[in-house]
Amino acid sequence: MDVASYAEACAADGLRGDYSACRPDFTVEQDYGAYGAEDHAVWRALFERQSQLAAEMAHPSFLDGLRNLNVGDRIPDFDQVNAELHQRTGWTLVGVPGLIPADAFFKHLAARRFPTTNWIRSADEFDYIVEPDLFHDFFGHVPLLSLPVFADFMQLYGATGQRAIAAGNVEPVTRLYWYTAEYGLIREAGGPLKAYGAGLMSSAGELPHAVHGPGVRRRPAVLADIVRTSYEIDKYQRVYFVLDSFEALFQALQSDDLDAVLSAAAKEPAVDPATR
Ligand code: HBI
Ligand code: FE
Repeated sequence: MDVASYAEACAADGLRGDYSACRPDFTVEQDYGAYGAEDHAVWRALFERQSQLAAEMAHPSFLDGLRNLNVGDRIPDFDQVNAELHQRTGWTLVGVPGLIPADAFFKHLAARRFPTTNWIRSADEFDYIVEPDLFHDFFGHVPLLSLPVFADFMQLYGATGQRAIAAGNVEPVTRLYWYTAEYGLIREAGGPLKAYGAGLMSSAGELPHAVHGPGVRRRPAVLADIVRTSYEIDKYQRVYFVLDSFEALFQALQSDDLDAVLSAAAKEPAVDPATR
């Protein structure tokens, strides 16, 4: 889809990003100088709250990644972060005005570029926002991009997504992203249950719910199950899928029958997460 028609569709959907300055690949300058005092204050307060929750509930590699990024007091400057991140795993953050079309999103991931929204929510949206903003994209997704196996998974996910669009399997592949990169839990051999998904890491309510909540459905992260399970974007998840290791996630995308699993899932009605 070209930028002009996508911009129009986003405006019609009530998405708030400014798509008028987009390049053909949907990237925009971060425009660091445009952030005001309230923007930095919202970042700082969100950062402090989520860092405290993460210290207890995040996978140690998320915490290592967060520390390596050297951010906290002010909205991170993508250029400064890129100097560090690119050296670690070859990933680069690129600014975007918000959600972009799936084909453009996958193409960036496949090239180790992470589309990062350049605006942050306002103070009155502190606890909840439907659209991904800079806090979600950065705090949620970027720390694990400094873990080599997860960095490789995200690239391969992008390539898989491009193939899935061509094959008509975009829904199953999107469910995989949702239940791993966004809402994934992990329990390594004999260890405690931890969170790694960005939707959890950026949410003060759902993170403790997913990790500690009583009566929460947590199922083994089996690829064929995940890609058949539908999801809802505006409430807590009805089921979470628990990985054994990040290596297993990367390997799932390397299995010989991956495309067959995705095609089969695309042909069946989705499973309701509340019944998993
Ligand atoms: N765009 N900026 C942005 N961030 C996303 O997470 C995103 C997107 N466009 C499409 C998309 N996600 C979905 O198709 C994913 O589930 C793959
Ligand atoms: Fe996200």
